[in-house]
Amino acid sequence: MMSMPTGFNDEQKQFLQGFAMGSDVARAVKGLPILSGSAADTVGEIIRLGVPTVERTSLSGRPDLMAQDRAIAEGKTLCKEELAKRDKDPLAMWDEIQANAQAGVFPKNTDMFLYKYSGLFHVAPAQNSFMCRLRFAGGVLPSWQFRGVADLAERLGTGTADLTTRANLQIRELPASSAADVIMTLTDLGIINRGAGADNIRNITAGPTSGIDPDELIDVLPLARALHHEIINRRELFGLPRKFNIAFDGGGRVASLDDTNDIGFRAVLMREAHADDQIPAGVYFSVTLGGITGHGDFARPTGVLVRPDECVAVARAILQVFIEHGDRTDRSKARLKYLLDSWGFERFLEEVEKVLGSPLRRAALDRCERPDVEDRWGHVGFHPQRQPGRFYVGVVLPVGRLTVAQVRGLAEISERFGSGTIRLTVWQNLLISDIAESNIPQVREAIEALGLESRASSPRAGLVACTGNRGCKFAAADTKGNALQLADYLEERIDLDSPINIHVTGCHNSCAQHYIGDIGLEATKVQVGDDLVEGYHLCVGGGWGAEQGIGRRLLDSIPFPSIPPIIERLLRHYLDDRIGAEESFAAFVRRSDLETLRSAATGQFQVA
Ligand code: SRM
Ligand code: SF4
Repeated sequence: MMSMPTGFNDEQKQFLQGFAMGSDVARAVKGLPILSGSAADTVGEIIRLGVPTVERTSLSGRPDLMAQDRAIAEGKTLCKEELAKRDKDPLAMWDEIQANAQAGVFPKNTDMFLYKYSGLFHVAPAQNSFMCRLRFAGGVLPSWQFRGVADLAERLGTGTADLTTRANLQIRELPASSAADVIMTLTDLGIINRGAGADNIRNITAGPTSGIDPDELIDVLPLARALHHEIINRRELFGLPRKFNIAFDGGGRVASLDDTNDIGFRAVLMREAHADDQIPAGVYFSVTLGGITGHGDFARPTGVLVRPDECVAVARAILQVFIEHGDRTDRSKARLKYLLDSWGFERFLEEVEKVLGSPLRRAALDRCERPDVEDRWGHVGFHPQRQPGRFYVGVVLPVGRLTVAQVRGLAEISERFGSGTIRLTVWQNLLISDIAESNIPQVREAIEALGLESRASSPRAGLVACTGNRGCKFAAADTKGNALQLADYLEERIDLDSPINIHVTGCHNSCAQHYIGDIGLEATKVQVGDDLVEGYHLCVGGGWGAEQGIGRRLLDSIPFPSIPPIIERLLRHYLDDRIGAEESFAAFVRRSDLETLRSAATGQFQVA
């Protein structure tokens, strides 16, 4: 056993002992010789270099490995994903990716997980092919990248591109032989999708009207961009124990759903300074933490305010604490929420302050203003921008799927009539900005010529659906197909004068965030006679932002054919009984008791 060097406090000595033991245990597990001596040398090296806080410094530059060492030293068993990452650096697989592509083979076992660091998901058995997930800071991309994605999808995939619930794009049905080609082509296009899947910080999202919004407090796109590059350029930020979501909301008209993220940066305005704490007036971000609606939690306010120029450093410090202390043994408890639940916010924030080396700025949130300007249809249809005479249009993309012809058509519209900027939204649609008012009729016509629309009142405009069983092995139903059938059914029968969001998700993972929809559908298999058919649990009254709330379960295990008439009845009940047009669907169902809603919804209900 190593001899303990001097100059360390008890906690540090204990850690160093654990560090050496942990390395030994790891080596023993892999059948390698025990090397306590070398660990002692490492510690000696740390002392010689005068590194101040050993726990926060890894000579290998891999704090994730140190966190694993510590878990092992504490007698814990790493989960299989942690062992896979320990065994092979997921960011150093280029040789393997090329060789496998040349041989036309897909990755096997835990390599399937490691490939997701390169954005490549082998989605068998749903499809024996790769899905490739991209990433775009704040969901914004130039039209030439959009075209490039279409070319790639056409050359190697199925000729479609999907918009995701993180303002992102995915292309699918890519053969095993295409893996290296896909990565090279994306890199040529300037699209760096490293860390798009697995235990990484996912696409950084931002309000899609940032920079063009007439009401926003601050344009957050530069911050999303800065954080995006911070992440893809720092090896240690690929060392998380689990996936992680970060969103910026600048206080504009279209939500970024910041309150569903692990970290939400939510712009607020402090109008005047208070003498007692010397916090100057200005725009700050209220930091919220631990959102994960699939587990029933929104991000909660911490009482911390950061200046715009502090966001990146604070995000890094939060991530560092999570990397060091997140759970590496149990995947179901490895998200940030569970560290916060176990420590409480105060202890977590103290650790963040230690990393930062200075206290965080705290202030009661009621001293800050947050003008409520959200427009629930703001991501659909034509809207004036902050720039005089300019408009943006939100195009409805039914369940987010586009053909390459539509992608090229939209790219062309953005170049001919706008600034060549495409803004993807978390609502699985996109905005084209900077259109002159006089060109609105032509743009509307061009969108319709592509078989798309920009009409806000359509139920289609409020649909969000995850990949579903055509592409995802977890899905209990064809979510996208069912959502489209639902839209066809409703559009023939009902006119909506206020926005209704229907979120259709294929399993409990909640990728389409069914708990925050006005109406949320979660797929399940339903027994009908001798058959297991596609069906859904239905919840109502979810919301975000000012209307934040987790939807309440209204009905269980309904076969899909019965879902459209149930939703039609629910919507009619709302239109008939609401207190005026200004009462939202969420407000209406929240003040209604579930029994009344259930009988309204199932009035004519018969199992199909
Ligand atoms: Fe998701 C796993 C699709 C947003 C929660 N998600 C998956 C996988 C990768 C299934 C798998 O592990 O093989 C799905 C790939 C299907 C495919 O082939 O297309 C998948 N998730 C999606 C997308 C494409 C849904 C969509 O149609 O838009 C979204 C991609 C976003 C992106 O571009 O990065 C997507 N997933 C989300 C969201 C929403 C968000 O992140 O803002 C969530 C809920 C929020 C959250 O967890 O905080 C989400 N996905 C999950 C989970 C559950 C995570 C958890 O801790 O509970 C899984 C399973 C897992 O990670 O183990 C998962
Ligand atoms: Fe797949 Fe489930 Fe996510 Fe839908 S919610 S994409 S079924 S993991």
